[in-house]
Amino acid sequence: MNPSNCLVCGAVLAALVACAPAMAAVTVSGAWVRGTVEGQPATAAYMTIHSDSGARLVSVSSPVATRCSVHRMSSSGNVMRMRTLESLEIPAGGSVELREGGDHLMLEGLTHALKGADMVALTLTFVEAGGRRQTLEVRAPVLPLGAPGGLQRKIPAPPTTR
Ligand SMILES: [Cu+2]
Repeated sequence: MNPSNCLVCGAVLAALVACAPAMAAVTVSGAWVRGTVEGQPATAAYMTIHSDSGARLVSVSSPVATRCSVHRMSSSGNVMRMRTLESLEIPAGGSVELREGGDHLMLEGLTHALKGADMVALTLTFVEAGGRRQTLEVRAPVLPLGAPGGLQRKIPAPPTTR
């Protein structure tokens, strides 16, 4: 192979390596966690998860909770129920929105009360369509107990207290 071919190969290879993780990646946006009062054992985390190639969320963990799981909300009559999902399917090229009143990440066994300016670290593990595992570290701001959940989308920074 002549040197100029080698150079082209090298450049193509470098471009492929640079692109590969971005093409297959799962991305998370708009993550937030509902604040709690002292002694409250559990809360929920919300976010939008997007996958280009299709993926399943198979595990969640956080240093602030002893147990994290994916919950599905459903109503029968006037009664709202939550049940644990084994995994959460993200369709190829699509997004799944975790929101209040719908699917959410349940954080149980909280180590302390979560206040308005706190950030919560969440580790999300996905299995992509091809079987590859991907781990995402998400930092989610805590929204105070009474604050509307949708507010976070317009004001990304956690509210400051005087
Ligand atoms: Cu729940």
